[in-house]
Amino acid sequence: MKYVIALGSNLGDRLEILKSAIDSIKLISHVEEVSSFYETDPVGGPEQPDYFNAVLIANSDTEPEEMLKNLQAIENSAGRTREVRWGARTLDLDIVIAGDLVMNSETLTLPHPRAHERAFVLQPWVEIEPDAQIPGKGSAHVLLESLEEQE
Ligand code: A4P
Ligand code: MG
Repeated sequence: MKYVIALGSNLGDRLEILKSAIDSIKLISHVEEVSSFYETDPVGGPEQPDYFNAVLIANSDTEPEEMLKNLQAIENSAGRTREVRWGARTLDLDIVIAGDLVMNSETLTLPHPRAHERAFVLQPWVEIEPDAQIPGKGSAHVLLESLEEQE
């Protein structure tokens, strides 16, 4: 199964945290492409520091719910705490898509419910996969252009 994973950090040594998260993800999947790191203004939530964001593409036989648990363990080992929704965090790992799967369980929504409206996900993704598609939402680069027009 093809996974697109979005990474974000806005606390601590942000770039080191992202690099070490990528190393950890390499231990649980075959990472095929990693985007550049993008420094981005925070979207939503309380006032908080700027983020570094990145996206990677990986292949794994692991089922999505199990993949989410593995990613949460990597978040926890980076010292992630959860006090405020959308608040500052050392590490956030979101599953953007898992193949063309569309699902909504208590713990996992695929595609990620907000990825299609977030430039900090779409821009790094399009860098490594120019014709990226979000099931049910369309082309990532068209979505990104329409976000840029709204600004
Ligand atoms: N969950 C459901 N679907 C998924 C999925 N596809 N991938 C559940 C990952 N998790 C998923 O996530 C809350 C719950 O979402 C999880 O327990 C999981 O079961 P969380 O990581 O604990 O909390 P969160 O990240 O604060 O919530 P959420 O709703 O995932 O936040 P977002 O939407 O990811 O937004 N601005 C910039 N510039 N860059 C950022 O990276 N990130 C956020 C977080 C806000 N603003 C940002 C950035
Ligand atoms: Mg999250």
